[in-house]
Amino acid sequence: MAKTATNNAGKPAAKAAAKPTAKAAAKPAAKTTAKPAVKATAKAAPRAKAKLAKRPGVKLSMLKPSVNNMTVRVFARAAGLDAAETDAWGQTRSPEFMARNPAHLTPMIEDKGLPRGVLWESCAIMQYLSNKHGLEKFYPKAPAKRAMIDSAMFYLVGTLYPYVARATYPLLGFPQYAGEVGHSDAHPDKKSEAQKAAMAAIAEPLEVFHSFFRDGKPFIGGKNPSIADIRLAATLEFLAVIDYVLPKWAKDYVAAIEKKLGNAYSEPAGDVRGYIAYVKSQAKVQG
Ligand SMILES: N[C@@H](CCC(=O)N[C@@H](CS)C(=O)NCC(=O)O)C(=O)O
Repeated sequence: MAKTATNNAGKPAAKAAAKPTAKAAAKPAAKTTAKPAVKATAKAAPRAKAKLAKRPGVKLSMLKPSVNNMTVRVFARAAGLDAAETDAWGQTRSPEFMARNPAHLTPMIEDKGLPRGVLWESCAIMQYLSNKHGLEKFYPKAPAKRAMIDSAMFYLVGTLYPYVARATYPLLGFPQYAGEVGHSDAHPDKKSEAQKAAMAAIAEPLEVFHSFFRDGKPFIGGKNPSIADIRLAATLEFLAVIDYVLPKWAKDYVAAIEKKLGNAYSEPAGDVRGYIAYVKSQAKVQG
């Protein structure tokens, strides 16, 4: 079991994190079906409805408190993909899971069309499903526009997310990466220093998303949220656990994405928010 720096002293992180939120616990743990964000209104064109209904289901293994997973859960709902979700909590390192996915990572989809039958990495999953179902609204085909979405996502996964993880995982009770101060036997002061340094480093890449990638547009994708926007908004959700004060543009941006995507966003975000509320309530109890 990997060592972790958590405020749940002595508890393995996986166990601490495994505590379901009150909200999550009220829901069935396994196999829920994602509903399309698009509401079937009386006005909806029959053709559009038929198109949505025809989109085949996707099998998704996921963990509810994770923003990496929230990303794909939001996307599947917003895109009207019929996602059969399986809660993989506590299963990712089982021999059965590892035989399919040696990286033991979620989100993971299963699809017969894939050379190895499975695919992990949230951004790769969204790219694949967008390509497969022609979801240009979320992932434009034009090379230059697509390149900007790709750049924003790689920048997020390669630069912003590691800072977010270092800053939030200790409080979330998630395992940190081997070789990092937070993972080591270093003095708690050193761990706290590393956590604070990561927190301070978030502001720069965050501003890059605003000034460079959005560049005056409502979303990185333009008028509509793209897969890069879904990835960014979900990532920002974790910052609530450290009471990170988001700049006004970022608060407005997340609110605008939630407004645009409705329940497709709010439902998976509710699982992450519920988990954060649970973690914070535990921290208060422990003083
Ligand atoms: N870069 C990956 C990160 C995936 C990831 O870290 N998944 C974690 C949950 S947040 C996981 O499944 N961990 C389970 C394990 O390592 O056993 C993505 O965006 O999908």
